[in-house]
Amino acid sequence: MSRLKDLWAAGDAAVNGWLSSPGAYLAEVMAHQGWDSLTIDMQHGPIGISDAVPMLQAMAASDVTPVVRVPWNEPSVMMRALDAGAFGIICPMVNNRDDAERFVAACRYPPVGVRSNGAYRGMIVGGPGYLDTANDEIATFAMIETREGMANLKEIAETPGLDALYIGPTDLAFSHGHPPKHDNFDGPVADLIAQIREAAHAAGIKAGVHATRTDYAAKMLEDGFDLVTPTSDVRMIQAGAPEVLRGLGRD
Ligand code: 3PY
Ligand code: MG
Repeated sequence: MSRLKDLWAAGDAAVNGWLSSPGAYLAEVMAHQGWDSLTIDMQHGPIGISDAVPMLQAMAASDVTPVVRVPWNEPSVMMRALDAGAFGIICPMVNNRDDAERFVAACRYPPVGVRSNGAYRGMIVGGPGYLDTANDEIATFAMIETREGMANLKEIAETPGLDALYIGPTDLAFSHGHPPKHDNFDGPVADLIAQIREAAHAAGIKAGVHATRTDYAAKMLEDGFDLVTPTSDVRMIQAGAPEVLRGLGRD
């Protein structure tokens, strides 16, 4: 069912697309471009849950794994995204073991977690066995992007039921006193990113990283990351439109 988890089970890495803009048509177009997973970002940007539902519906016509980055470690938002048919949740700012346990519990049905029953779309896209398979199929990503999260890396990575650590490089840099910057090829933030990848793998889970440059995302895959987000809907427009305009002498 989940292309993302199937890839991981085969030992392969995933390329994740990213949607910062609301709109079912845009989600449908992006879903058909060949990404392994596609994340709807509800943390930054204008997407709310009422926007996310038709986007998830539009994505269901492809085999892309639908993921939602929720705005915060708040169980009600995660449960609404899962009920609406998300098969992965990225949770920002996971700072310690308690945060990680609260996050994972919200994404898992009892007796493993505390997710409430009522997956009105999950049942449609997941099929009749959804209640039995959801705990295994749904991918949980804890974002490591703070100094506190770094200090508690091992405890977070070893949280039962957690599938992956996901790095937010700009917040990670920010909280360590550096300018908030993506695509850290080298320097102190690059070292932190390598440590997070190693901690994930030492705990037997996956590691993902957010990027804005293809060459950096390619390097992260070479370095052993299991998922990269190389760009987003908005960034592709911001990169593509000036190129077209330059070609027409409008720079
Ligand atoms: C960060 O860089 O902090 C992120 O959360 C990426 O979206
Ligand atoms: Mg962040």
